[in-house]
Amino acid sequence: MKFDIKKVNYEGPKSKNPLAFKYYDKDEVINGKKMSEHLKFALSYWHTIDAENTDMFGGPTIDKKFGITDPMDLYKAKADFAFELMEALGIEYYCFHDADIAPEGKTVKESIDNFNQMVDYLAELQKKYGKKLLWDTANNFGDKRFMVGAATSANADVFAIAAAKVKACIDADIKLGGTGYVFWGGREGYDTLLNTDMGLELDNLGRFLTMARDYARSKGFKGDFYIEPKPKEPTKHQYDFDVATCVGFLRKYNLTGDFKMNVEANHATLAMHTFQHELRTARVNDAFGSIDANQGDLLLGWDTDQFPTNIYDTTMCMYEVIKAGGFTNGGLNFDAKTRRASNTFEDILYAYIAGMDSFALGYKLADKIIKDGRIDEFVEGRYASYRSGIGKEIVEGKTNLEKLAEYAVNLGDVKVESGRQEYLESLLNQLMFEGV
Ligand code: XLS
Ligand code: NI
Ligand code: NI
Repeated sequence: MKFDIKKVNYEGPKSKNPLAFKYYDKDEVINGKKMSEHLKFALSYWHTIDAENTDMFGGPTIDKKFGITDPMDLYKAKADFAFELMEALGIEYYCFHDADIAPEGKTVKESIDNFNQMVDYLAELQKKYGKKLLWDTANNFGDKRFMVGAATSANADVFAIAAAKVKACIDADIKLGGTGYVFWGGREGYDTLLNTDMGLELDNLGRFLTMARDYARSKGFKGDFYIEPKPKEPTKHQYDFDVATCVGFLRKYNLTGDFKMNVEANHATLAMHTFQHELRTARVNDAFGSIDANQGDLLLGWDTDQFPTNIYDTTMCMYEVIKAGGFTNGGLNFDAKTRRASNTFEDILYAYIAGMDSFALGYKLADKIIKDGRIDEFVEGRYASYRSGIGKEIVEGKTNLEKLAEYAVNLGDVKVESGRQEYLESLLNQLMFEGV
């Protein structure tokens, strides 16, 4: 099926064309790499191709069925639409759940058969358009079977069904050349401890991830596995609460190295952290992997999955990404949807343009902040006492509590330097808005 979506081009910051990029020029080379390589944008199938702006109080406000009723034909048309859209926007990657790309069958087997047929179709489209799979994942939360979890379900048959779906997704990932596999523990958590064996559930989750890793590696998968932390919603408490919790979990079950983090901006704020905090925590634990690019509304307490437009956030995000050495297997997946009242196909284009331009600006500003060097120098200077004398001994492990106590008793008044927060915040503004 042909959709004839008009190509969105880069026209520069002065352009008044709403359907043009103002900041994202995919071929612009900065630091020896194209912007498209720095940012590695991905389209999220579930929000962009399937979701129809429903909410808890009302049905669709946009129709993405294109008048097609046969289920397989419908999903093929959706795939055609996805690739034409990526082409129009100049997006190279996409991400999906098994349930996003193919119709559900009456049995597990029928669903997996439908899924495999569609994977073959996607492989053809990838070749035709030169697009790549960033990651895929199993939707092990939507069906009623998963009402109390998948790998952490109280029912072992559900654990097995979840495994079958993950296996099919790993096979698809390998077939499609994906470089990542995501685990978002939709219902891996609890609503009340009164009915929950937390120890068994966590051990089972560890067992499940270990089996998935071992299977994928045995089939030659070289990409990264990602855990996508989220503190709550749909369950009251999710085991993958935030990056720090996940890192602790991975260490306990010996999964570090293979598993990294897929950090989502809106999940960070739900966990009462900034997006940058989650990225920094991943980075300092060698667990930075990929990003679900969106933003929440701080006045609403759920995962609103809005397209990211907050430039402070995209800037500090890209600052962390650059400091982590850039993306390797990961990228920026727009796990974001248009608002319910944005009910036209054109709104999808506006949404991606807004998100992509915001990250292009974020990259450029982060690069500028790093090259300017004043913020990094300030931080370095702040810890100077750890580079000589007693501080150096602490860092190098050459002292102990007794020696420190001997040293400390002879100290007089110790002057602690100002943290200079307001100066740094105004320096950040100056770097961001210079020339206005
Ligand atoms: C939900 C999650 C989900 C994952 C993939 O909140 O963000 O969309 O990214 O399962
Ligand atoms: Ni997500
Ligand atoms: Ni989310």
